[in-house]
Amino acid sequence: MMHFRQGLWEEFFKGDRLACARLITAVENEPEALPEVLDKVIPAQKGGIRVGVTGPPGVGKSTVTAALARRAVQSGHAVGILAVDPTSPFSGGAFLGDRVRMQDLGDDHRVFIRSMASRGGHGGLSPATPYAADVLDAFGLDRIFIETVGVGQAELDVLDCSDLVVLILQPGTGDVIQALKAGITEAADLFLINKADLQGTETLLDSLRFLMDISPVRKGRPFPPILEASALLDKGMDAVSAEVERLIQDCVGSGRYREKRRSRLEQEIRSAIQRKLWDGYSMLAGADDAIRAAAEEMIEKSGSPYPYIRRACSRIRIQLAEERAGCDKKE
Ligand SMILES: Nc1nc2c(ncn2[C@@H]2O[C@H](COP(=O)(O)OP(=O)(O)O)[C@@H](O)[C@H]2O)c(=O)[nH]1
Ligand SMILES: [Mg+2]
Repeated sequence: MMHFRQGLWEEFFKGDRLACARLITAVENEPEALPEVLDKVIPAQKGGIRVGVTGPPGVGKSTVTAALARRAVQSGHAVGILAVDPTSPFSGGAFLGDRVRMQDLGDDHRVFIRSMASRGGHGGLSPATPYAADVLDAFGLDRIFIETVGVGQAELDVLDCSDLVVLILQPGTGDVIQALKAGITEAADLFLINKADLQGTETLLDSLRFLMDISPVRKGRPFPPILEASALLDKGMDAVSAEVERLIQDCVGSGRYREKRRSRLEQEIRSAIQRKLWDGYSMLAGADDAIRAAAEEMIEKSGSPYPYIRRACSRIRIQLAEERAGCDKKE
């Protein structure tokens, strides 16, 4: 059974933006559509590069993303922006000055911009973000920027989802320590000190260089480059954009892109199997009651959960065997 109306996929593959938006809505809100979407989009992917843009709130992620996107378009790339930041001006909710400039970008038919709801108090990324990036890749966008909120543990998700990570910091805050604690500095491929027009840029540069001196080489990779810019004034952004392109070439050329893509696919297969097994189990008659009863028994009799889990697994095995037999009969 197809989830979507007839013609939607043709429109999508012809480059219809409404069709693309419809599919992203589906991966966000309609879990039952996911198998069909992934079935169509994964084989159609064209090697779009996912660039994560992360950093504390207000550091200039949206402004930097817009500046990078504009340059990518000028160099002939087809650009997607996934903004997971609820305050992102891409969605229209910001200062007028920003909004005008972002809309500039939004009107450009070579840029596809989409805000993603970040759910479940998880911060960082919406669970649908990787799928939305899959859709944009299949849509033919070859530079996909993913802007995420804040710097916290959740930000590490951006890693799984991106081929490259740009970490943005600004002078005059203690954010570098926060970022360090969260482990995001380990993950960054490029440090960008934004708002270099403000005081304290030298101090921040010094602390980053100090960090560089004391940090062992990270997993065989050298410490990332540190650049400074003022995205608001559009100063230094040519160099940042050039460096991002250089990192992209390096990522593709070194085989790291392929590796990232494979590990994303592995992860997807793993979670699809988990979803399928869980769906299968939870649909069994009385599954919810049995789980509740097992939990009650653990409390009442200080029981271990494992006898119950073993029984549940054998019910799944029996169910799978029955499904299998059903398939064999049909064939
Ligand atoms: N002084 C200065 N302000 C900037 C710069 N880049 C962004 N801003 C301002 O910082 C605020 C937050 O920017 P935004 O891009 O929304 O940050 P985000 O929350 O990280 O996405 C806005 O008012 C921007 O105009 C910069 O280079 N210098
Ligand atoms: Mg933002």
